Amino acid sequence: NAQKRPKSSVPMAELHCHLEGTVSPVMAMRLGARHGIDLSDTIDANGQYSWKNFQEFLSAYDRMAAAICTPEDYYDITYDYYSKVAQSGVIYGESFVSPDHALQHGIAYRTLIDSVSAAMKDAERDFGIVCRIILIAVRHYGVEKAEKLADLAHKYPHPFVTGFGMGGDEQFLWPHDFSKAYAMASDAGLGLTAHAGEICGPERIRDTLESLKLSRIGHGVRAIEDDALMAELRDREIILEVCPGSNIALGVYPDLAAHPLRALVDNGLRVTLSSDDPPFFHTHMQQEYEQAQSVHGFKDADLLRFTRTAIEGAFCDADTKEKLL
Ligand code: ES4
Ligand code: ZN
Repeated sequence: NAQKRPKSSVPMAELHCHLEGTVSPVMAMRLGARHGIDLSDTIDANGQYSWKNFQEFLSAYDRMAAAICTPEDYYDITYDYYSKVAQSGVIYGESFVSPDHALQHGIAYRTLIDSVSAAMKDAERDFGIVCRIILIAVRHYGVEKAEKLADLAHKYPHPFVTGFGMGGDEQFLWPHDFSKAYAMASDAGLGLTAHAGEICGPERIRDTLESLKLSRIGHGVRAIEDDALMAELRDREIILEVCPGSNIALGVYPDLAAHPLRALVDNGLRVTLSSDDPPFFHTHMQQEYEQAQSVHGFKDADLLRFTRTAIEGAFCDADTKEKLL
């Protein structure tokens, strides 16, 4: 029910958020206690996730994700996140879900998808938010796992599984190594996105565009360094899943004032705003929208454009989009 939304704020839509990465340190400790998993090397004395660079972040992420052990845990973290952001004004959310992490606890693909989608349905019933799943392959887990994942999507179609993406170590292998996995995912009817141009520079974005037939790029912010690449992104109407707070936390830019969010928009690119791994990066959707306003001078109409662009680029079906727009 939409009336629970604060009226003054612009409705938000999030395309780039890692489900395991939404778990707060408090929730992670609770899950750790539930399953007898020690997270003292992952969460510091101040109750914050402890990591200093991208590699350490990925490994802290893996240790935290190891505390998400059961289908009920997946239900809980999904409902927890989407009920919370719905109340802050998010009307649509896509979540990267990593079946390879769940499989480490013996949770099968279909069980995982059933738990996450049940929580998404309940969040929609209770708070009006519409949510969908993007399967995510982890680059440094290798090509074979990515292809297996695409194959599972093919074998077991599910109305909430609408996209395929990859993250992890951006310098591991090449985008074209994953072209078969992406072709299989596309055959399965999934929308395609990939992290690129966050840690690596514009050349990796160009490679990704050439190798994979995707409609969105995760981050892509370093396209700002290459005018010809920006022209190509404009021509292909590629949507950028920009996560400023994440970029600052990972040291891609020293501060928000130095972030190219404004410049990307002024160059005519299709930009959306997301929180990526909110508690890891000390951010959340409302903060991203507010800071776009306070730091980059975007007006309410501009913020609404971010939301509309996100819904245009969303991987849900056309009827669902129409209701949101
Ligand atoms: C990521 Cl695989 C993955 N998970 C969470 N956050 C990420 N950032 C880049 N890759
Ligand atoms: Zn990400």
